[in-house]
Amino acid sequence: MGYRILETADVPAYLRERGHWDDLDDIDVREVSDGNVNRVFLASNGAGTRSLALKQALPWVRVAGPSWPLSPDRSDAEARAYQQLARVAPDTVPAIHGYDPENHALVMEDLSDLAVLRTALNEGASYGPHTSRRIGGLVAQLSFATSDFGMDSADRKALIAASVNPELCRITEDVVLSEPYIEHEHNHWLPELDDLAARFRADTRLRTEVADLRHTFMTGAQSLLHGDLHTGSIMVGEREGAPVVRVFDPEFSFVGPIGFDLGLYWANALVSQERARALGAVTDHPLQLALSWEAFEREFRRLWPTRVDTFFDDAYLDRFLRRVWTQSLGFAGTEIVRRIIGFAHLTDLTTLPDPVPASRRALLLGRELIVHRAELTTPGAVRDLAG
Ligand code: SR1
Ligand code: MG
Repeated sequence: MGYRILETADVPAYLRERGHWDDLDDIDVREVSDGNVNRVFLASNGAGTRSLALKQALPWVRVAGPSWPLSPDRSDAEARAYQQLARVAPDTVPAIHGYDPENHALVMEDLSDLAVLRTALNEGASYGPHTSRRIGGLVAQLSFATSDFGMDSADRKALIAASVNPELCRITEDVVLSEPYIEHEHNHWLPELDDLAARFRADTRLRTEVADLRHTFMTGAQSLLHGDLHTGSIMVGEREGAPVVRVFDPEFSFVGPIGFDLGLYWANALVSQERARALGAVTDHPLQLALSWEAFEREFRRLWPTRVDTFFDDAYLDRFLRRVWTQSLGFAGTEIVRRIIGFAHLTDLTTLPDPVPASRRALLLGRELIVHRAELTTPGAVRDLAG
């Protein structure tokens, strides 16, 4: 039948056709698309006892429309990433009920009993002790399992080949890792930030450091990444009295530098901290970078004795982890900058009564993380810098 773009009214028949809904209940469907790129629907029965989520990749960037075409094949990368995540950390991803490559559609568990981490933080929630630890542990589990430490060399080459995701990598190379530092039609910012945006474009030292990170992103095939691990890709809550963390939207997944996932998570924590500071409501924000890094390092070291290639010795592990740390800081800086003077801004800042002071502070922090990442050797040093 070919690829059909599904509208809300098409979803009940689609779910029945695909065998996801075999009883005769009415199916209520609402579109809940929130991310920049894809469409998401929630389907439920009238009694509210059954529900599913359906995510479809459109042939363009959702928020831009047909003027920004994008192959819907990105859903293949997402389906593959979910399989890998389910293999190494099944408790951190939604249950996937089916993938339809022809229609670029995933049917999965409805997570709407949980909250998007960004939304919860914006509404004043604290992180709590669990979330950042689980994210750090998850990044370690995924990255170790899909690195040359966790996989046979030939299998790894096959994984790299199977995971190429050129169009979405190109988006990151552009909107995160170059456009904010040049004149580009995608960029926009508050008029009160004109001076900083111009200063960043003229800052040759900053540009060279971003070029270094961009090249690492393009060439550093260390492990399978989520690829877009910001606070809008994480859901949190409680089920049966236990804390729950779920990661979703891995369509940017590819084999790249581990620090990119950690860096995006850290950037979003630091921006959330700036929001909280502006509102006089800082809670446990300053702890999150340390909690996630320590959990990452602890889990990676725990897995190290299981490595498949023992030519990599313990001293190399120390060196490797130091490099991941430093690169993560740099990527965190680029994510902060692009969220303020690049294409996709954050509600953390845009919904503040006066976003200017927090945005200025965050931009300057982002620059410091990029330019001085090699000198910031501990979570405490970053905490002092972020204030
Ligand atoms: C054109 S896509 C812009 C951003 O949205 C996604 O969530 C990624 O973060 C991407 O950079
Ligand atoms: Mg997304």
